[in-house]
Amino acid sequence: MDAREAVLDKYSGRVFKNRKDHIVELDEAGVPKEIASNSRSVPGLMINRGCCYAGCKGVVLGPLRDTVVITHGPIGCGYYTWGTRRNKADAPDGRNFIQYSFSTDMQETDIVFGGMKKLHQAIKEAVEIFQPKAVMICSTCPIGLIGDDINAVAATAEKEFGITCIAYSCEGYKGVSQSAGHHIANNGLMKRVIGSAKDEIPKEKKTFRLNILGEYNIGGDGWEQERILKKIGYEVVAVLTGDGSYEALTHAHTANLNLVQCHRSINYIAEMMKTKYNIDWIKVNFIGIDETIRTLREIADYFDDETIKKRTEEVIAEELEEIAEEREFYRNKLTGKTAGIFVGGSRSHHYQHLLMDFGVKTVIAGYEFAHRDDYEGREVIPDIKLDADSKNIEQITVEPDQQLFHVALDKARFDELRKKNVELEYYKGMFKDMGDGTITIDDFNHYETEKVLEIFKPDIFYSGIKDKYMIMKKGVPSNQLHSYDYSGPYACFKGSITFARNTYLSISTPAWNMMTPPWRTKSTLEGTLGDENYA
Ligand code: CFM
Repeated sequence: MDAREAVLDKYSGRVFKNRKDHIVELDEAGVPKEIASNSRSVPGLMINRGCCYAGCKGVVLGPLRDTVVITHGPIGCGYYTWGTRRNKADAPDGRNFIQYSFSTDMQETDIVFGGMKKLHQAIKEAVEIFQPKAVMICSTCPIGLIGDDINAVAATAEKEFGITCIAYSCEGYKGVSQSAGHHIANNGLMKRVIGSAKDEIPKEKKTFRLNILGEYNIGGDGWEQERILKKIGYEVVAVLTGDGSYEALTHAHTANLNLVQCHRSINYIAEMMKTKYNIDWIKVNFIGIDETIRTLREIADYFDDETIKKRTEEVIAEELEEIAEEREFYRNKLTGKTAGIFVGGSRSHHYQHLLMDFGVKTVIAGYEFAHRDDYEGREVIPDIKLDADSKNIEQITVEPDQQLFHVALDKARFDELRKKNVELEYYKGMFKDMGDGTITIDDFNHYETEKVLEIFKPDIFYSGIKDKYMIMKKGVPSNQLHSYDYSGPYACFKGSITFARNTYLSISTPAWNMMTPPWRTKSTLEGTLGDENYA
């Protein structure tokens, strides 16, 4: 029985039929394989996904520091998305509201009689107390069910208070995961925020203005990227949306190039900005030493400017020099180890490179909610069949804005860069970097995690809070790649050392493996059923 068969073996016929296409063995890198993804999870399986509201409010809109994001719904949704994602933010203009949780705290009577008045009152209070740059409203499940017209409330509030107020119908039940919420948030930002300052496109030929898309500043990753880019001589116009601001987004159309870090959560905006403003986008990866070097060289190559190219090499050399000793130390300690990685929709690919920098091979990888293109590459997008859950999410079309259109990159130059494998308007996906008997599982569940731990016996398994302790109880160290276990940044050069240190500490502390849990030696639960005793 191969690994895939062993994982599927115990499933009932119905579950087997569903799960078999979500598990793929990759023997040779580059051999095309298809994987089922972005579809409904099997009810009853313990999975790690979040909901549509989590993707819209928690992931994309939440990190905007100068914006009040109001959760319209019962308090639980607001509470459980309060501060659990470590998207750090500063307060350069005195506005940083991300440590607050704003909610309309819907009660039973509001559900019966409607919550629109309460929402209006919440916006009023937020504007008066905090004077934010904008207000965003995110709907939770009950709001969609009772039919509160949040768009009408937003429109009235906008007029009354003279502030941008945008409503997002991102009820948790929409779509199959947080991925639906990313799409809804992307649409709203594109329609109402990005480019709304309408400032002219700088005419001078050589400007090096970048947006970083799909970087959420978890543990300070975005700050590390900005530090390096600014040191080289780039201007960072806007970051979407880590330590991001509404204000900066209104000027985002003035950038010359969009860098896409997390393809899954933001490729919609990258594509729409290309259509509307003719801004090229390039898939980058600031996770991993070699990947950061590749990324920096490709950006320099895109602009094709001698000063920028020279500065890029100088900065790379300086940064490498600073980490040389520790890099060597951790490489010696970690070479030959193996890892599993299971995160949301992009990190499971990015971190394989960082692990490789230290000689650690990834033998199991999976995404919670990625789409086929994140696994197989964007070339499969035309073949992806939209099911009813995806059709439920609005697809907006944008038109070219002739006034704010950027000068196109010369076609020959575009082709030349693509030939050099620069991922211009392209993402190759995770599969092409795997192979060799490794396994990929879409929408992992806890049973499958236990199975792959038994089969592959990795030295470490990176995942999140929902399964971390289940993994540790199997005796395998587990570090979180969503929140970084309160550590970070992990991006770029210095970040890679912090990551390697944490990995080394975890692998060298196999405490859970040294314990015999009480349930192995004696029964810990006792009860009666009818007249019978159970122990
Ligand atoms: Fe993109 Fe993210 Fe991720 Fe994601 Fe997320 Fe996250 Fe993630 Mo947690 S936007 S897809 S919805 S890189 S919150 S910062 S770590 S699951 S792999």
